[in-house]
Amino acid sequence: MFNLILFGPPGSGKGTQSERLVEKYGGVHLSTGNLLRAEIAQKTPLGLEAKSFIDKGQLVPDEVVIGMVDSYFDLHKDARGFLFDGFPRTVAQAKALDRLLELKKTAISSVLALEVNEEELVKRLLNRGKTSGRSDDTDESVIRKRFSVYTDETSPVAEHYRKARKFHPIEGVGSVDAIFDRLCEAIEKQLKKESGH
Ligand code: B4P
Repeated sequence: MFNLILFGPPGSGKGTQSERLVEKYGGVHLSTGNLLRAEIAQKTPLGLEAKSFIDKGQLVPDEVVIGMVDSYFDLHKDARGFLFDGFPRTVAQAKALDRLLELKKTAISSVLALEVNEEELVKRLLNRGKTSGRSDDTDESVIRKRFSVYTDETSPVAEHYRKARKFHPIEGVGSVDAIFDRLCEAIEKQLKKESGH
């Protein structure tokens, strides 16, 4: 079972690249951002709670996100592997993910971290905001808030996986195709390592 995490700040291209990676390598794409937006669209109690945090550029509470991921696992019991996109975003989420995967007798193979500078990220998100209708992409102060939350709460997750020797930085600036090639190269390397070649 090959489980991959695509890591990086808001707007670094996790969603963009995840779709291509799942198309090429298979596995189940688990984007907590997409799951939360689906709950919001359906106006579920979980969605209504999540919206109040997302609109302000804050993270949705850990217990809500972890419960949602746990239910998603139950729906995909036969998955051959997962591509985690936008999850884990806190150290508590990373530890919960370790435990959930352990129950499935598996683990994270690799964490690929897209590195993009803040000015480029703001540009991309404001640009997406023009067409996406996403409340968290239209206001620059909310976008800046998301970056400060990333620095304070999400970047320590990198250390969690660095200690486990699973963390691999990837240059995230350039064309979507060029970045996809870099990610594929890192994945091929890991697959070779896991198959013992
Ligand atoms: P997410 O949905 O995960 O969104 P994201 O971080 O904004 O975007 P991503 O990195 O996927 O960027 P994308 O490919 O779309 O989270 C949204 C919110 O949900 C969070 O702020 C939080 O409140 C909540 N949430 C989600 N998960 C959570 C969790 N685990 N715990 C708590 N809260 C959680 O790319 C962005 C733009 O750049 C697109 O317009 C794209 O076209 C463009 N782009 C992509 N690659 C490019 C490239 N190479 N060059 C130029 N533009 C590019």
